[in-house]
Amino acid sequence: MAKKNNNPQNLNKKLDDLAPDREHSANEFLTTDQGLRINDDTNSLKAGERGATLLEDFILREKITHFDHERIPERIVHARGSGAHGVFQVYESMAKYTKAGFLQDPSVQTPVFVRFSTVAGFRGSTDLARDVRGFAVKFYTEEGNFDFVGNNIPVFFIQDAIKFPDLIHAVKPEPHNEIPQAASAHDTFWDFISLTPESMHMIMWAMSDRALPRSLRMMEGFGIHTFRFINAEGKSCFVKFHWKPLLGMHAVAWDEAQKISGKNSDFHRQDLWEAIESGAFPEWEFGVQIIPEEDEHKYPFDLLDPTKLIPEELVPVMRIGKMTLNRNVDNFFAETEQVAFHPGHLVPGIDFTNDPLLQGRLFSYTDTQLSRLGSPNFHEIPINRSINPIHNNQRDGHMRQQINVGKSSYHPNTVGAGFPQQARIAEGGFTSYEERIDARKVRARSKSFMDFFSQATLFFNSQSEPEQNHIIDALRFELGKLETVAIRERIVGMLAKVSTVLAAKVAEGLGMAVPEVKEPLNHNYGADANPADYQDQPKKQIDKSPALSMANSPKDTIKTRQIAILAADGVDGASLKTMKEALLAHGAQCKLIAPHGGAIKDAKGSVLPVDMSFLTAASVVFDAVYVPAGAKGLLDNADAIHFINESYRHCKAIAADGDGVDLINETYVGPKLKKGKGDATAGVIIGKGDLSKDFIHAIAQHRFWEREKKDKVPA
Ligand code: HDD
Repeated sequence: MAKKNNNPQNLNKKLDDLAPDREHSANEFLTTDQGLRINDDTNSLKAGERGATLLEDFILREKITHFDHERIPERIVHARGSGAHGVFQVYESMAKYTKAGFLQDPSVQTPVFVRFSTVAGFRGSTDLARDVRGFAVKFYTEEGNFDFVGNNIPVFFIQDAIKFPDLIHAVKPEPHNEIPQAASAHDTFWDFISLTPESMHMIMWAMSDRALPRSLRMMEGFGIHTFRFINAEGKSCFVKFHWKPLLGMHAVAWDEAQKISGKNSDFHRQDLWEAIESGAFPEWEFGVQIIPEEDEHKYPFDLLDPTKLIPEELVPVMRIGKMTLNRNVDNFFAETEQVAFHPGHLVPGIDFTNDPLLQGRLFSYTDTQLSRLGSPNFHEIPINRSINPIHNNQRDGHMRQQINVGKSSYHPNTVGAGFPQQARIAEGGFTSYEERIDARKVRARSKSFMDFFSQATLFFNSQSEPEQNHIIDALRFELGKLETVAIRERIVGMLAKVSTVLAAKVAEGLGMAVPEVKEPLNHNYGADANPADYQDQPKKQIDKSPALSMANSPKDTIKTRQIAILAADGVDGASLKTMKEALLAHGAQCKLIAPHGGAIKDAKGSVLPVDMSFLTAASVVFDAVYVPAGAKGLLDNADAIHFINESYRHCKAIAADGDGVDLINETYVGPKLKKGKGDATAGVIIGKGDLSKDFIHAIAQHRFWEREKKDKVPA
């Protein structure tokens, strides 16, 4: 049976391309891989009913052999991922800057496949690890595939790709005992970081709430490196790429993240899947920061240094198009697991710069697919196949699919009448940007990269107070897990270079003094290099960049937010219905949670189906909680009380109608209420009748983080 097409826009070229490879078994017989119909798939062939299995049983052997080989190596990084199909459309032609075909015509929809991921954990690890998220987009353009292979953080840990294996070895589980899984809170990671001060800007991001997204649909994406746009006249400018989520950027609390990992380790994957299945298609605007060639050296950082960002206040992000994810995969392995990205998959009009991190990546991605997917023919796997037909003289290899017709497999040739032929530029032929190079061959780093802390400081200073507190707590947690005291001391010493306040607060939490760092901070240079050339040379940045704080993210929608409604037998049906309908009308999703599964009866005897019992539900997988009037049946329910306390601790919006407040009074929150009234500014809505307007506004604020430091909630 064909998969339901819930959006007419899905009728795009890539989906047409995938169609012949889809297998639908409805109304079909079971067969072997050779198409032989199977009569008995339950019993192997034996010498008598109680006898040994016969080697002759080719049906058994085929099935078991296939099973034995069903796993491929997982990605060395970004192993845990979730993918979806969609489309991209540019708002207006970008011809002024680039000749890239998919950025010319606003009426053209370009199919895309997106894979989000965590970096350090294995394939089965939790979605809620404190980690960078991968944000990879394959654009199936008419000119071939363009891969955007970015992250949800705009900078990176290291400046040169040659350190990537070291970084990853350090962050992955430690090699002797393979502990801990999907976590950076261990000695080897922080040991490496403490010797690599260039990582400190990225560390600020990784310790911030950016590393704990509420949803993959609520995080930004960044190309990180500076790339080039080239227009039809051959004129180039520099460009930084951004994805801006239309639902805003939001995060969960660390305590919550850890609990979600236990309650539902597929939380992000399921959230993405369900949003798309329900037709609430996630959307991002594609943004560019354009830097004219002549401004290359205008800023207090090097555009080629991937540990630096360009503050949006200096170069605004121009939103040039929109991506909508509108279709889930048919098969996780065939699509999400086998998709192969590569930052070197370019189209005419886009090119690289000499960022040394990017340059190293250009080798790594194809190379890794050879062992991961097992063949140089991985581009023929349906999800990787370009919609622009492939014609070249590459031949053979494991699992070749294409049947190349004809005698010629070389260029130039006459026996094939000269085909396939090279394309002129006017015919779409790709040419690299003709950058002037006049240099000595050296193993070295530019002095313009030797500024390790000033943008880390900019980031920290640009955060709201709750965000700063989260960074401090994250560092206390991570460093508190270290076994080697000297590593902890080196890091706290380095933090003092970012902010003395930050270092002092982290040190206080760890019960130590901020050490003075006497040794040279940087250990990341060659054996014969002059250490003095590799020391920090701070450059004055702008003081603050409001765009770096998630507190300034738009907070104007409750679309797709998950709202828990707590009720038991005897609930006031109207109180429940009025709120539920208002929430649904604003695009939120509601679940009725009760002491038991099945159904409850409201005060008038109407039957209300229960979505989850307190046993299968948990406050941490919801955004807000509502207690309708008629809450008597919950007053002595410890799970309901815990649910409210925990929601309060995680700073979520809470509402109670009428005598629903009696349940609130049983919790930690009760004594906080002044004369039984709520406090809309603190996200606690108490009243009688239709409270939906205030509650919806409160949910849209996402969280009331200021509660955190005041309240010691027992949850
Ligand atoms: Fe990488 C995968 C992003 C630096 C080597 N990388 C991978 C993925 C993302 C990124 C999103 C997962 C793609 C997918 O979903 O299949 N990587 C980045 C970013 C970087 C970066 C934003 C820095 C700005 N990566 C980087 C370096 C190297 C690699 C410096 C090696 C020199 N990355 C790989 C890899 C992976 C990969 C080993 C593993 C699986 C794969 O490529 O296909 O080749």
